[in-house]
Amino acid sequence: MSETELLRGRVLKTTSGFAYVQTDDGVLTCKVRGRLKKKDRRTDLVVLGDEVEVQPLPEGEGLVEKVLPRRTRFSRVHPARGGGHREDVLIANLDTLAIVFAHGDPPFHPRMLDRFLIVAEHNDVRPVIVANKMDRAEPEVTERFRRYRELGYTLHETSATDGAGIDALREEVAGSTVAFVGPSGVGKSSLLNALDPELEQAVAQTSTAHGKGRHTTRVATLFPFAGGYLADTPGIRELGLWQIPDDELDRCFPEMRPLLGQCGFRNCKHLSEPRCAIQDAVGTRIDPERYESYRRLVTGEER
Ligand SMILES: Nc1nc2c(ncn2[C@@H]2O[C@H](COP(=O)(O)OP(=O)(O)OP(=O)(O)O)[C@@H](O)[C@H]2O)c(=O)[nH]1
Ligand SMILES: [Mg+2]
Ligand SMILES: [Zn+2]
Repeated sequence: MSETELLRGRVLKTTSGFAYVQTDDGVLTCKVRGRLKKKDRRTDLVVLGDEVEVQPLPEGEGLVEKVLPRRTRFSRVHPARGGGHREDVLIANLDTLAIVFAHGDPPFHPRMLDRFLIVAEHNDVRPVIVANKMDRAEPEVTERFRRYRELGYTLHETSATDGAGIDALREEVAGSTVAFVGPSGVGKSSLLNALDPELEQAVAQTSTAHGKGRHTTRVATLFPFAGGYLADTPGIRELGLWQIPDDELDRCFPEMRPLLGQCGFRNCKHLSEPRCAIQDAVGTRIDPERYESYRRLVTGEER
């Protein structure tokens, strides 16, 4: 078959051995061409969000012939068995990471939000913070969410239940590829349903179901939406640090960036070194809580 007869598509879901690819001819269930499989063992071959070229086969099937270069990758890196590293790409070609936390049930966890923000910064994916369950807002919690606006982050205050903030969120996500991440029970699937009831995402039956450690959403899946794609993902409990090197962490905190290079030592880790511009700014330009997130990450207390 010649190149021109291949269909361009987007990978909506992967299961062992198969990729479900959205094309102009509908969703095709695809296997991956054998010769593609041997190419590169350090990264996943075909992942959620990949742009691919597919040879269509009868009965809604197809063969992935080519994976186009990934514009961005939301990935973590593991030490590989035989030395070196292996990349675990969770979603390719992601534009925005919508980081969802709730006003309560489960409680807002700023330290974990900071970790998500760092991972987004490090992966060059634009983070957007979603403070859900606004219908249960408490002033102190709302205030803690709003501090992130002062850092320059986009914050959406929403309620999947009463519809507050949903129109603004819809405008935010339209036309791009957005993954909803955050702990189990914060309302990621509920938000997707509020954005588009046709998505029909399974939602926890009772609001405390997540307390038993169950995840309602089990596999990450991409859905076409408003000229772009939305991904629902299972709640992530342990984020770890995804092997972000120590000396790249300060750059992932936007409030630290203007001060970098002003410390007495060039390789300052901003922990207990003298003449440190970062430590000097804690309490003024840098929120002590954010510095504490940074400190825990660098010292490895939270990995
Ligand atoms: N009060 C209130 N409850 C909400 C809101 N959004 C979701 N919920 C409830 O919170 C519970 C969890 O919602 P889900 O949408 O399943 O949460 P999730 O983040 O997708 O959870 P996982 O799939 O386990 O990661 C459900 O009982 C929802 O009805 C909201 O804005 N306000
Ligand atoms: Mg869910
Ligand atoms: Zn310093």
